[in-house]
Amino acid sequence: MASKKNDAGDMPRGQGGELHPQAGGQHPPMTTNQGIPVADDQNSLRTGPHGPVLLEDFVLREKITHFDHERIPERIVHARGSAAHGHFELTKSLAEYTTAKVLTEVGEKTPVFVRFSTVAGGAGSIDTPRDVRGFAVKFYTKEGNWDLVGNNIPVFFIQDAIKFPDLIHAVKMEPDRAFPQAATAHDTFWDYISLTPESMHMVMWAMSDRTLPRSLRMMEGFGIHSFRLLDAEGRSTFVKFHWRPKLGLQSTVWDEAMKLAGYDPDFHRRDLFEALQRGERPEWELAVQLFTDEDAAKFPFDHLDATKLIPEELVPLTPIGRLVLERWPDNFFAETEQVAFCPANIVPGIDFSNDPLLQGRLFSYLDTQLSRLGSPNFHQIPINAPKCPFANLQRDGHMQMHVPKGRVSYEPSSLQANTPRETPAGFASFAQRPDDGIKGRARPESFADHYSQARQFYRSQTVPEQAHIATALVFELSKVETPHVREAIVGHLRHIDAELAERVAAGLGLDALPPAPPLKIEPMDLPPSPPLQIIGKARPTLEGRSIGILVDDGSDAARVLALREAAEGAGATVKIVAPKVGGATLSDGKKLAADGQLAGTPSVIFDAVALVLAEKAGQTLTRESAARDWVSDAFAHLKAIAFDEGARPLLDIAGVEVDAGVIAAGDVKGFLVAAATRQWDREPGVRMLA
Ligand code: HDE
Repeated sequence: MASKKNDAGDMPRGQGGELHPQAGGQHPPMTTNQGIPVADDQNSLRTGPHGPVLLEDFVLREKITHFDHERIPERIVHARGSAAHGHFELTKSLAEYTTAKVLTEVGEKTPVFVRFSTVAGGAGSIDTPRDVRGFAVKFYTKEGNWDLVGNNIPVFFIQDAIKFPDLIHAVKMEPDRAFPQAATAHDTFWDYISLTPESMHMVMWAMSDRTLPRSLRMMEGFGIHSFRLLDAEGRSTFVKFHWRPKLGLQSTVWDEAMKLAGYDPDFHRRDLFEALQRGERPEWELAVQLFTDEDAAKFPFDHLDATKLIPEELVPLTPIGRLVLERWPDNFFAETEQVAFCPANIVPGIDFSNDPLLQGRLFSYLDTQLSRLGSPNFHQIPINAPKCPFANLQRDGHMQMHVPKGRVSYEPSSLQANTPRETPAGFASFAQRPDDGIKGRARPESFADHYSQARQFYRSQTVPEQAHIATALVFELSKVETPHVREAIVGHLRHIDAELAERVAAGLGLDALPPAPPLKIEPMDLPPSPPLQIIGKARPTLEGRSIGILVDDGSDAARVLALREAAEGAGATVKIVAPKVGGATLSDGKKLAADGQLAGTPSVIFDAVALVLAEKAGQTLTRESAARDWVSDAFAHLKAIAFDEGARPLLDIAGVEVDAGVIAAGDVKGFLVAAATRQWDREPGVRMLA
């Protein structure tokens, strides 16, 4: 008997070719991966309604088999990422230094794909841990793909790639217990750090608010290593790459980042997605530091040591172009997950330096893609394929997508026209004379100073930023269970800054300062460099920021409108928050729809908030913990708060003390000025800083 389709209990479904009443548009007929039309995608083939399922059901087997293989190994580091398409436009030619077209053709728009990531957590982990952020840019240039695979911090933890697996094993969740996820605040990380003095400079950065960005759109990016630019004669100039966000730098405070992790684990991903959906075009300036071998010889550090940066005061930044993000990927897996970056992807006119960290990376990324993407043909995946013609004689392998024609797949050959041949315009390495050192596992003496730039970084910070570094160290080390590890870190801090060491020791409740480890080189007092701050690089602006207005029945309609229009006029996004998602009936008798319900739209997701509440609503909300948290969190996270009189009881119960950032809602201008920045002066009154 022919099997009878049984839809019992199923919702009615649109058939292939039909118009769906809600989705709109035509649905194409469903097929298997072999193109065979599928008549029933909801019921397995069985010997009868109660009988066993038949092995011959190729529709079922194909669907389940594909599903079983939907996951690929996640990246061992930088697993959690978000990406966007965009372009890079050169505004200043570097033709004097390089032949690379992407750096010499002013006005040329090169397509790019940019992936931001956290480092330590798994693919499903939170967006706001204390962590370094990856900032990887793939330029699809006319001369092949150039990948600038950087971070949002200009230095790194280690000097030699051979140490990387240890560093990562130490920071990842501990192997016996599988926690903590996406956190440095645990024994193995700090144990490793305490025994790795070269990491001290990067640790200062990691403990600063650089690792708590407010948005991916508001952080810097750095190529970290020195690279080389090569001109037509093969002459070399060293270069360091910097990305500087047009929206300025901004970070969150730690308590805010932790709360964000709970309220919206996808905070950064959503922020970038929504900005692009709104039509905003996040932008960065590309700037370079250019210097010669002779310049480098005069630096008080070795620029081939990735734990060092070159202060802007020593080698100024030259802006050369802009990166504009335009479009969220169409498919997360196909693009963001399958994109394969590799620092070894460079184009003619750019070359590597002898930085031993970079040299190790040149090997690692291709190797990791082979295991992650499973085939040497991963370059054929659309997101990885160059946008310029590419051809060679490599053949076959898993998932070969191309169908090469003809009998010749070798060279030299004489049997066939149109086979790829070498070209004089091809990539040429810098003709560097190897130093006449002795082969061995050596590290240069010039890499031995581990504390001078850590000190310079700390001393370059503003007062609140220094307090955040000290407080972060106390927090992290308080999570470390092993006393000798805590003490060892404080010992290192003594070489960086005595007052910092004392603050942290006091914060940990140590009775005495632990001994400092022996020094190879006495740290230098380098001059403070203000560009190392975040606060100094913040832009007092509402552009790209968001403001939440809390309303309820009876709220002053004119006031809500005035605040909304003014904030939007200043470039902010405004969301109306109300106890009910359906909205509230305002003083004009009209219902205003809410963008978010109070309990699910906490103030942590906003840069500033306004409380426009009638007296009765203000009273009622004092009994709602979500409303009290809304206000007390905004205050503790140093955000501007506009309020009208009805909100007073809520301010009082939330412990808000009126200061320069707590402003009458009628003073719209004053509120906008305050909202464009954080209220740093408030901080010592709201939390005990180390
Ligand atoms: Fe990476 N790194 N890394 N790294 N890295 C990877 O490659 C590695 C380092 C960075 O969005 C892996 O495709 C070694 C420095 C970013 O897909 C892997 C060393 C910097 C991304 C790898 C380093 C980075 C990665 C894991 C020490 C800043 C994410 C998955 C020598 C300049 C790219 C993958 C993306 C990813 C190895 C150190 C940045 C395993 C061996 C320094 C932004 O190949």
